[in-house]
Parts: sequence; structure tokens; C-alpha cells
Amino acid sequence: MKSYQINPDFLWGVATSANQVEGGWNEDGKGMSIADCLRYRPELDVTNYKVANTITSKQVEEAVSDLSTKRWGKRHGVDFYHNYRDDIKQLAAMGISAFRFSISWARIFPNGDDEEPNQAGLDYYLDVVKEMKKYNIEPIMTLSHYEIPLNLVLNYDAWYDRRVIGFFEKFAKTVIDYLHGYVKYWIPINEIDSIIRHPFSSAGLIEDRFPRENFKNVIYQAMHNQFVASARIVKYCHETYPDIKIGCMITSTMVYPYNSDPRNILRTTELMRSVYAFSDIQIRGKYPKYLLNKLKEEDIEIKKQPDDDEDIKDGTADFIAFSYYSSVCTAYDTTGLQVTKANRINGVYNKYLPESEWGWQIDPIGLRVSLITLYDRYQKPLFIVENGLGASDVLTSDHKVHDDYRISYLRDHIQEMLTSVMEDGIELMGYCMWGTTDMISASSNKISKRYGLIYVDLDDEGNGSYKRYRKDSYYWYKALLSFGNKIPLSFFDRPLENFDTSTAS
Ligand code: BGP
Repeated sequence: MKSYQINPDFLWGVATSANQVEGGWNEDGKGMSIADCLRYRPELDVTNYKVANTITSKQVEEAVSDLSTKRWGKRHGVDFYHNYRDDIKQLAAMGISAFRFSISWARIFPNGDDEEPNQAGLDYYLDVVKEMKKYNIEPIMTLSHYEIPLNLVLNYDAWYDRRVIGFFEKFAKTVIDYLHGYVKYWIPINEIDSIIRHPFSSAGLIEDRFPRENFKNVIYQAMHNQFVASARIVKYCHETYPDIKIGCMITSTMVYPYNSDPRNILRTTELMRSVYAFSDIQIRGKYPKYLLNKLKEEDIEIKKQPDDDEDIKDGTADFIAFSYYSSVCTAYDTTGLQVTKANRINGVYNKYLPESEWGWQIDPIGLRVSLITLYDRYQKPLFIVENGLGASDVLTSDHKVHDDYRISYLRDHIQEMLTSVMEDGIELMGYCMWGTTDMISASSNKISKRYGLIYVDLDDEGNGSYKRYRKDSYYWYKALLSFGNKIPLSFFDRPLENFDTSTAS
């Protein structure tokens, strides 16, 4: 085989989320979101996920009373809100055909329960998607990417409260009706499984607000409400806009057994199932028995309304989107085993794999294993909507970023993906690399964990010119996309320095 051949309508893109790039956190009528309450805390060890992702009511009160943006990274982002035309133009120059983005719910319904939408918010997103379409870029729109209106947390207990289903439906239908002429691909909820790992930044749940409840009950009730809300929007799209494709999305951190002890294989299977339960429900249209048994064993009772099961059955998704960054090992008994980190979970260290500066183990083959596993499970189109490397990039005095480590990460993962499409018979809709310009990292609330193909002059304290500078990886991705849907294998063997900006076109 001399080249990889993929379908001509394969979507090559980039991805980010509103709260991580936009800024303009309180402009033009936008209300506070939960993301505006997450601060860069230098004293925190962000890899201690339990601590880093737990927030108290007191901390939320502090956030509400502090109107500054210093160390509130997601309040200023990289000011995409005012720079979106230039940023989209720069990204379009790479030849991308897709741009995954999210809509800040609080820009449309500032309090989440408002009677009328904020017209300035609707017009902003209409302008953003029109700008993308100017360059023939397909917007891949996420409706809720860790940014629900704070008012829904303070006055309704967020997704735990059944009324939020209706508020989400109203928000989703308003923006889909407003943008459907420009946006064909929708994802209702980002990494819907993440509610189990970080209930606040995912679904606005604050444990100290439920003193009389078992918090696990709260999480699973909120999870159910998200399933009902998402299914109703899928059904609305299928009935109202037949040309729209609407997917579900999970976090695919691949898990391997620490060794061949069958008990570790079983533990691995159970862990992966705990994530696949979320796509099972949204693709098969019902709660799997193994999840119902688990809930029963743990005395977790989900309160349902009579139509819920019908809604979930009728609202199954058209495709499975997923994020992939790294893999971990697991064991039925991890005593004494070295811990490794991944996307807001810990696992057992895999001695066969290198790791990023943040300890996420780099495993391109794990992406191919994810593709095979998910496709074999569902036989539905897949969509990689996040894959990238967080690194502390350095801007040289002549404004270059020689991120060959990011190029090799992307090269290796994309090669495994292309091989999987060619050899494993995977139906893959597209690949959106995680990172457009640099952005505020979700778990650390810092920009210094950089993901972009374009560097932004900004530090974790919020100081900087906000100027943009193309990294070497920008030119590598541009060169890759120049081949269209027939990519010579030789491209992947080219020495990385060939993509130094001084030589790149
Ligand atoms: C995913 C989120 C993204 C992104 C990514 C990287 O879970 O969907 O928003 O942030 O994780 O994680 P981080 O930014 O914490 O390095």
C-alpha cells in the first residue's frame, strides 16, 4: 500500500469549546456559567482529580463576588469572542473541513430559565458559523460543553432538578432552529459519562448542597435527566430537520489489564463497560441490565417519569463521537502498583508507554483499539472529536514554536486512525484534533497546558498580548490536509524538522 485512501467526505478538523477560548464572559448579555467559577489555583495538584475537581458552595460565592478575570482563565479564554474572524481565517488556511465548537448556554439564556433568549448571543453564534461556512468549514456544534448557566446551579441544583430538562430543551431547540441552515452536525452533551468523574464541571453538582442525600444518588439522577434531555433533542432533530446528524459523545480513555491475571481482565472489562453504558443507552435506547444491577446493588434509585423510557428509546443517536488522549492499565488489586494519570482519572502505570508532561500516557495504538471496540459494539459511524497533546510550548525570540513532540503525537495517532479505516473496516466520519489556538485547559484552568496549533501569547495569570503565532504543528497539519483523501505513507516518514516554519510554505 503506497497511500492511505479515505472517503472523500471525511471531515478533517480542529476542536475546542466556548468556555475554553471565548472569554467575553459577561459581555453582551451573557450570564455566569459554571466555567466562570473555576479558577487557576497554583496551590492545587491538578492531577489529584478528586481535589482539583471538587468545588464548594463557598468557592462559588467567592466566584460570584469576584468580578475580576485574573486567574479566572475561562472568563477571558484567548478572547476568541472578539478574534473569531481572524482565528477562523487562520484555521481555514490549513485546509480544515470541520471545526468543532460549543455554544455557551448562558450566552443564549443568561439564567438558564429566562423567558426569551438573548438575541445578541444568537447573532454572535450565527456570525461565527457563517464565518466558518465562508471557508466551506462544517461546524460540529456541541450544545453543552461544561458550561451550564450558574443560576441553574444556585436556584435549581443543576441537572439534578428535573426542570432543567425543560430548560435544556428550550435552549437546544432555540439554537438549532436559529442555526440549522448552517449547522448539520450536533452533539448534545460533551463526554456525557464525565458526570461520574467530575460532577460539578460536568453537570453543576455541588456535594455540600445535598446534605441529606447520598451524593451518588444525586449524580445518577442528574445523569438520567441528561439522557432524557439529550434523547428529546435527538428526536426533535429527526422529526424537524431530517438532514441533521446528531451524535452522542463519550470519553474513550482506553483501559488495559495490568497483566494476564484473569481478574485483571475482568476488572478492565468492568471499567470500560462503566463508560460504554453511556453510549449503550444513547445508541441502544435503554438502560443495560448490568447498569441496572449495579444501581440496585448500590441502593441507587433513579426517579423516572412515565415517558422517560419511551423518550430514550425514540431518541437514539446517529453516530458516536468520542475523545481520546491516552490509555491506562488497571488491576483488581492496585496495592503497591505505580499510579498513572489520564483525562481526570487515575490508572496503573504502563511500562511500555511514554507519558506527557502531565503524566498522560501516549498510546496511538490505543486509539485504534478504541475505534475497533466501539465499531464492533455498535456498528454505527464513529467521529473522533478530540485528540491532542497538552504541553508547555515555548515561544522563541523569533516567534516560532518548534513543537515536534506534538507533531509526532498527531502523526502517530493519525496513522493508527488511517490504518484502522483502511484495515479494520471502521466507518469514521472525521477527525477533529483537540486544539485550535491555545486554550484554557479544562482540568487545570491554565493556558500553560497548551493544545493549540496556534500559540497565544498569554500566561496563567492572564498577562500577555493575546497575539497569535503559528506553531510548527500548524504547518504539519496543513501539509497533511493538502493531500485530501489520498495520503502517501511517505508523508509520515518525513523528518519532523521539515515542518519548521522557516521552511514551510
Ligand atoms: C476533555 C474535554 C476538553 C479538553 C480535554 C483535555 O475531557 O472535553 O474540554 O479540555 O479533556 O483536558 P485538559 O484540558 O484538562 O487537559
